[in-house]
Amino acid sequence: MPTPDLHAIELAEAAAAAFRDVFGAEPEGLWAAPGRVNLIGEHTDYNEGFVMPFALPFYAAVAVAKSEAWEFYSTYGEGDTVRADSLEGVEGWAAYIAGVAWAMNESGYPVAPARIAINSDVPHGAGLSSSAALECATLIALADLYGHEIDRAEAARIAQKAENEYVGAPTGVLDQSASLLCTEGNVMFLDCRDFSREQVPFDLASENLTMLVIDTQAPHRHVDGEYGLRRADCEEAARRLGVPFLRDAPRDAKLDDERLNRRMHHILTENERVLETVAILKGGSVAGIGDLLTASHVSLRDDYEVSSVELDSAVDAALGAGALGARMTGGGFGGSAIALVESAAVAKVEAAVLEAAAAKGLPTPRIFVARAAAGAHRVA
Ligand code: GAF
Repeated sequence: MPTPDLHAIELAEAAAAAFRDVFGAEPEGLWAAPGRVNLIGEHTDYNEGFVMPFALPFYAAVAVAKSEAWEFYSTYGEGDTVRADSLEGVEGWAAYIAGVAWAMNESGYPVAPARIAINSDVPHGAGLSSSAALECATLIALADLYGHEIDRAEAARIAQKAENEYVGAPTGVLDQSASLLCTEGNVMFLDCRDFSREQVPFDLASENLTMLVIDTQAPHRHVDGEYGLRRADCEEAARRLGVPFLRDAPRDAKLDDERLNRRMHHILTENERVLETVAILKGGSVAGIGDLLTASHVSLRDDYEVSSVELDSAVDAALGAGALGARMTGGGFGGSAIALVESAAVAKVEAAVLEAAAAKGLPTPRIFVARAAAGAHRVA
């Protein structure tokens, strides 16, 4: 078992306290799973391409014990306990938990009811994978409680199944893989086709660099439709080319459709950018990836059309103030951006990002320093 993250322990202890208060009993164990940022490799996961996430030190922690019926409590919900006689039709935040239990049953890892108290500090609606963190914490907890050894790559697929088929969001496997498979101090190079992966050291400090996460705090948008449309565009382009996924398309492939060509161009160039990023990081330079991050943003903005005015403002302001590279991270349409910054320039970049948002009348971004944290683990 990896050493539990200290912050994960604090969160899990608060989950345990909530469990005792609400259920009047002791939990049988505590587990935690992190949110993530994706360094590069966006919208490539459902094209069986390459991604490069690292785990953030924000966790969904769960305190769990076997029980007669399903009972869920969340410190961040309405403060209500959700009781469920069956796993069918559970809605709201509890759907992510019920969905995982359902997906485990469907996947040959049967689970019986449990009481689950959740305490999470993964920001919601910020594109930092708060739902995947909750799914993955629940999954490793139920697997331990009910005696299932599940390979982490398979576990990621099961959590994705919960999100796709139970919650109904047509996402890829990036977020669940990041939460379950990332390791402290590293960024994970993952091939979403076969789950082959490599933990690449991500040593910002030795180059006096800082990675900022800029949560734009943009108001919630109806993104699922647009996300599904991008996915459908990729599937249509692959179908017309006669390849299983866009990952397999030749670099110079062209279709008689301008929009599909732009979508395809993003996927093909983004996969290349991930490979270049891996090579530069393995060559011992973090500063050297800055231009690739920015090129990824431009591609997502212009070819894939998933950025937003808030994300563009943050990225442009960061670059204008001297960031080495910046890009939106995650699905887009709001959420968060990342900026690679010389540590001496952090204050200047932060001020520029805040000023640009204020000047445009956008919500005030929340900015914090990222570090590559531990993946999902049992805390106690
Ligand atoms: C969201 C999805 F959940 C991921 O699967 C991935 O497609 C990402 O957007 C874009 O890279 O986070």
